[in-house]
Amino acid sequence: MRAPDRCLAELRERGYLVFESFLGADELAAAQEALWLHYPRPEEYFANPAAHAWLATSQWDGLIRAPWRSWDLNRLVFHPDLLDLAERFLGSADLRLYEAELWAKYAGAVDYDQRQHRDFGNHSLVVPKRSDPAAQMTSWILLSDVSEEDGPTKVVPLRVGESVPYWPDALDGSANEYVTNYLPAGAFAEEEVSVTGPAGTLFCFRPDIVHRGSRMTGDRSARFSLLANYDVWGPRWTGRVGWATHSLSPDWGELIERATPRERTVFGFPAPGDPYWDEQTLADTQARYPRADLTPYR
Ligand SMILES: O=C(O)CCC(=O)C(=O)O
Repeated sequence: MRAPDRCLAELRERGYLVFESFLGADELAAAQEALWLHYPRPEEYFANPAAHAWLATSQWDGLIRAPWRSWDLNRLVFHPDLLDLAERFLGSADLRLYEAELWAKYAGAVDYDQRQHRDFGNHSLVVPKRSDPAAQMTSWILLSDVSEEDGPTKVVPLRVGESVPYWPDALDGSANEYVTNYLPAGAFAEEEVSVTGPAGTLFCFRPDIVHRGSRMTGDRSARFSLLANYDVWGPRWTGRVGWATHSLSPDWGELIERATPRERTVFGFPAPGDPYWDEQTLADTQARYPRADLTPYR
């Protein structure tokens, strides 16, 4: 569902938005089913946690970068209402998907508690510019219900968190355990807000927002989310991944073949009209992606 202007204003002014029912029931159900191509179902995991030790060495074990094994997941990274929101927030239609990941967390696997921090340390080589429009948008689509027990993200409203310098004194140089050194434990305990909501909720925040992951306290909690981070093609100092690194993976072909020309551009695929396209590149690209409709590039 299209994010209303009220949400956009919240993202600009409060630094984050939480929008329930972003996904329709059918697209949510299909995406949830596809999660089990990558992760154990919660009942499977809790029946025998030791069988899933790959999820239990660090709090980041459950991260899996796109492309994934199902179109029902892949299509969500360029969901039309997400592109629409990013376009309105970032003030440009020339959007770049600079990261896309799934993230699963299971109670008891590891301690997911974090200190309050900002994410730009590994999303930019420099620091966020205090500008409007902002330069980056981080978005999370909740694929499971998230209550207070399910390790909700804890976010600090922009006006409260902005008193913290971008690079606090506790950080020296660039090699840092960011989520443990940025701010002391308990910082903003009174002001932080839990991002809870039913599956299908969209949560977005600005690159300068202070936030943290929190401990899962429910006995059998499991939290699944899909992260899609956007900026505008241009700056050379932001990013997380070069998609060509993943373009030989078995799930890549279907993604390009089924995406529209507009959707392909978020990965950096040349747009219709780009000087890249000529008879030779069209023929050879068609051979690479046999089921893609390349007529718009002619
Ligand atoms: O998982 C979450 O809720 C937040 C995680 C986070 O902020 C991080 O790893 O940088």
